[in-house]
Amino acid sequence: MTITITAFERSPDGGKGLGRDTRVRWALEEVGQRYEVRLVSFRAMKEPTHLALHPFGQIPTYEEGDLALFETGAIVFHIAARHAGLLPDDAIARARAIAWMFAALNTVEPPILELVTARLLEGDKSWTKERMPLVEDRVHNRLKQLSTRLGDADWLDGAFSAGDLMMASVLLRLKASGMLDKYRNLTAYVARGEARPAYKRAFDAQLAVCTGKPPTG
Ligand code: GTB
Repeated sequence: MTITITAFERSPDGGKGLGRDTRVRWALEEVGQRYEVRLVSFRAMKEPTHLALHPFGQIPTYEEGDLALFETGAIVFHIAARHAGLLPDDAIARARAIAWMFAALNTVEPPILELVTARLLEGDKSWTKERMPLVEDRVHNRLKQLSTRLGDADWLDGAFSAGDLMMASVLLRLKASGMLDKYRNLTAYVARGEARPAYKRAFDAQLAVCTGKPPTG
């Protein structure tokens, strides 16, 4: 059955792979599933056809036969549950890998999003200078905790899983800020994620949307 996802027609990041469609592309590449992409403009995202797929008028969405999904976490979980390669077979190890997916989205990403909002949307407010150290501290607090847990391991809990895919994707949002540099094991962790052939294919595919040139790999 054909899988179709949606992505930005014109990504505001200019192809840095920060749009959440990259997470879905990465998951599909890890499990070896082909997919098609429907590009949507900001205007089309808020129109009834797209709102029927995504109640909040965002990307990514996922369509496969009768199934239409929104929310990156739900989409990646669906892919991981349906195909081998992203979740362990053992039920207990599987539950732990799923916990890392939730931790990435519910515990680590929120302070990072707060930082992105504070920098991009609130940078001109009179209170920003005073607030920023608090926002940055919250991010560092989570990074410190995550760094301690990861230690010298390659991945968060045994073999690479959907939990790592989601955590590395979340951390990638911090790459340009330099905030990860303090945590050598997290920097190496993200680099290991980026070095995976499946990530590279996903990254190249989203970049090709911006450059108009087909991926080379
Ligand atoms: N909780 C949802 C999910 O995980 O799927 C959040 C989806 C979401 O935030 N989608 C964004 C969107 O559609 C794109 S990915 N935004 C348009 C809108 O809300 O109208 C988030 C994103 C956007 C831009 C950058 N960037 O430019 O760097 C990075 C990430």
